[in-house]
Amino acid sequence: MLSKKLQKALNDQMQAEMSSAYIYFSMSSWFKAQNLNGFASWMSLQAQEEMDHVMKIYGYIHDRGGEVELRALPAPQKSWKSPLAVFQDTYKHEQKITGRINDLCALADSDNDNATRVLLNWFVTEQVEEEANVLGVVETLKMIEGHPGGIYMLDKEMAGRSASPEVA
Ligand code: OFO
Repeated sequence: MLSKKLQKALNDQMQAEMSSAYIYFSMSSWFKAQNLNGFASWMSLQAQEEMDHVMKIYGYIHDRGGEVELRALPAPQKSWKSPLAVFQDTYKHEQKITGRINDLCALADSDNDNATRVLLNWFVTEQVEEEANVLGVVETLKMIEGHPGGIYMLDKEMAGRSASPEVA
């Protein structure tokens, strides 16, 4: 059985993951409005992955006989000044999520809840990959800043992202 404290923290995390999906859908929408369809598609897949993260926690809370509590979501930002600003925000956001996962790990350890720790280990690994992917895009965007041709080329490349097996 999950402790009440851990159950609340996992429900909070579900809200954070759903909120991430909302933010990334909003970013995807902004890219679409700029006619950057490759970036839009990349962000939409990112949003879908976040919903997959929600479902992992949702299933887990049920499996442990806990209670799922769905919370309201804040409305996400709607516009950015450039593709670089979008990815810088994404990177900051993912670092915040990593911090939350680390706090959850500490809580699971203090509860001696190994099953939750195993679930969270998946998220720890996932965060390393997410931060690295996003930082890679930030660095590329910094290199091509002010060069519309470079943005055009990168947009084509971003279109090549395919859904992760869990999303596909
Ligand atoms: Fe992008 O992070 Fe979920 O976990």
